[in-house]
Amino acid sequence: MYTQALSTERPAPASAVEDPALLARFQARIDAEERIEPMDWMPKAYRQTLIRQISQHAHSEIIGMQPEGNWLTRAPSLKRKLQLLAKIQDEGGHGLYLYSAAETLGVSREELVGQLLSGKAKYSSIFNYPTLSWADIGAIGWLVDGAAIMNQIPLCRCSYGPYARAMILICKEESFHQRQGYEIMMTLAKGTPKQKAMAQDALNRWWWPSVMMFGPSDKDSVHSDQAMRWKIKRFTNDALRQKFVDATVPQAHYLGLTIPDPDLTYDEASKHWITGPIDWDEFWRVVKGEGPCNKQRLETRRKVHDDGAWVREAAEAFAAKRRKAKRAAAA
Ligand code: BYC
Repeated sequence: MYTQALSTERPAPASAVEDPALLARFQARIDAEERIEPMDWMPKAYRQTLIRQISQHAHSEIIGMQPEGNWLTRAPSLKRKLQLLAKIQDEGGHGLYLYSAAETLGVSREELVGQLLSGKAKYSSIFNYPTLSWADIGAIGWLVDGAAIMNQIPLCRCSYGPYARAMILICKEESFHQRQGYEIMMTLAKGTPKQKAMAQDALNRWWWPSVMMFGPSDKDSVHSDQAMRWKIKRFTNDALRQKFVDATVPQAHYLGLTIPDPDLTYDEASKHWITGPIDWDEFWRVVKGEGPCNKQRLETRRKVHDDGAWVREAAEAFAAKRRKAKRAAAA
């Protein structure tokens, strides 16, 4: 839906020198909260930043289908299975939406998917952890989708129109995902001692990876300053992480569960929950491909891509047939 009348020109390298008057005018538009649309002039680095962020986001949605897919055949009831199936389909839809938004910037979906399959592109660290029990499905919905909402609601006000608009539907669906996850956790936490222990174990394993999902601390975030000036990002990584922690700790208390952080304290003066130190070595290990499931996630994605070749070929053949019929009708 975003691909009408788009320039197919390849973006110039981000290093090329640009007209200072154009750059100043562009920044003035951003400062005035104007939306930038695909055919508008934009700095090359703005374009590249968006392609990087939106495509990483799309890849995360697509890879994110795997850990949850692991429990589809073992969901504890038909109702739970239908909910999970719907949620996973939503994630696939988000990925397609986001690839479309990225395509408005002059890059092809094939190229982006190729970068994912070759291992060149990043996707969210969170999806490189395994789902070991049914409670993990609850924890992912509650924590991972909860973190996603915190990060993505501000993206609805991103300066780039297609990305901002795509985020509106995505955030609505993520809110439903978060509720279904919390409801699973509530059922387990209020169930038998064994079920409560499962919920606690899932929280123990998903808490820190969810806290890390927001990206490196502000002092190590290489893109934040510029992305904030361009109003792609509206809050820094640490600011969003703090909002997430503040919202989530009381939810854990309501469930009667314990956040796995012995240093977690409530600071009366600032009214914030303060976490203990984050293990950034673990974060970077996972980002660099050494997490528990990185290899498995990419291998699965490559296999699925190969298995789906016939679908892409059939779709292309059908499109060619329709074009031919249209030409014949017009002749
Ligand atoms: N994992 O300068 P920084 C979802 C990389 S989907 C891996 O702070 P930026 C969901 C970063 O890419 C979740 N890599 O970067 C789906 C950069 O490397 P490059 C995804 C990470 O872009 C299904 C380097 O570290 N959400 O929620 O300003 C089911 C330095 O970082 C991570 C989005 O993509 C990470 N966690 O800020 C349920 C949202 N964090 O590119 C849920 C949109 C950082 O220089 N994206 N890196 O090689 C964003 O908001 C921003 O891109 C980030 C990072 C906050 C993630």
